[in-house]
Amino acid sequence: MAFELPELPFAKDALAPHISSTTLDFHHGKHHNTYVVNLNKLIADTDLADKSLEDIMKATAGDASKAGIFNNAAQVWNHTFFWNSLSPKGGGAPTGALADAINDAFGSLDGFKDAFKTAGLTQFGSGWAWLVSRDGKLEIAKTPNAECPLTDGATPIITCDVWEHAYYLDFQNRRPDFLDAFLNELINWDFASANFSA
Ligand code: MN3
Repeated sequence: MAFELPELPFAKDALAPHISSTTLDFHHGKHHNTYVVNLNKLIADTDLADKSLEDIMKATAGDASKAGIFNNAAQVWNHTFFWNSLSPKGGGAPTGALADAINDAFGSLDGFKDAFKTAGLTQFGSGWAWLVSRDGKLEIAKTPNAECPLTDGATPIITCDVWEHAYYLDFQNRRPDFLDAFLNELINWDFASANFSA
């Protein structure tokens, strides 16, 4: 059973002008799809072929001889999680238990935004900024390349892709402006709340 590229959870032009349909043509249609195609080739006829994406990631994380499989599997997972972290009706403020936990961990919503933005800006080169839950407490994380907090025992709550391919067509080199658009206009707090309660 091969993995398939998931549909975007919004219309391709729904995030403009922050993320254009041209960016999504490449980022979803080319980059994400390539990870799916490569993963299927790499696991075909192996004992990983019938495993879930999460199990493949956990089985290959940290194993240099399986880096190709891990990188493609994690990038499939990370991108699907990223699309769900975005919403045309995003931005605003979290509510309920997640809002309380953010205030506890970061002092305020602005405190969270500052910490998340710093993580995204200080991830040198390609990678990801995350809000995660570990032992019931919220933390900010950043990971290089394909790495995912899931294989480090944390529960991902929300993520932003800070690879240049995520923003270069819309923001050129202005990663800070892309992170501001993510945090203020696109972040899907309903998805974050669902992950936090799960
Ligand atoms: Mn990407």
